[in-house]
Amino acid sequence: MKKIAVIMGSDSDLPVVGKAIDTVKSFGVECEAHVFSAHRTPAEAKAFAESAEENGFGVIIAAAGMAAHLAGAIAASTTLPVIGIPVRGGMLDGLDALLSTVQMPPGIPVATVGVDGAVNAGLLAVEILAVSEPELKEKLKAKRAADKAKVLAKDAALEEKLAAMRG
Ligand code: RP5
Repeated sequence: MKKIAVIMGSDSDLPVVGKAIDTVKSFGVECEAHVFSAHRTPAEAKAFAESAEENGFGVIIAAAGMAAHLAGAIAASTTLPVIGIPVRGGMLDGLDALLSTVQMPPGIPVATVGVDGAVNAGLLAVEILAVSEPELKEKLKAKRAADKAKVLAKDAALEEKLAAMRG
């Protein structure tokens, strides 16, 4: 099975990005994480992206804050799908990262999740691999069924609580 790469612009992004890594690993998918910056280590970021496909990766997740050009820069050097995570922080509290990541000009797409949306980035990466991995597809369906059961249980508990309040 192909691997998923998780690239972050700084180790200060790890508290957010760790949730993407955990999500990917919870599906039994191999995940490799690196710190590469589009402006501090542009050559390393480019080299990773250029060799990612031949190194066995199927999707790249790229997370950065502030003027976040990492996901776009990675996407420019590969045709693998790239998922961007805008990371909260700085004076604009993530709005700058959101716009920098999501507003890619036509030609180089970045599938952008919400600010700090690391869990969804992990899930989307697994969903992309699951297109050609039936076993992963089943795991995704099982997770959704478990999530649904949790919400229904909460609904039933709320109903009981309200009934008790009504006496
Ligand atoms: C971005 O600048 C990083 O992705 C991080 O979110 C932000 C701050 O980086 P540090 O100053 O904490 O290294 O490049």
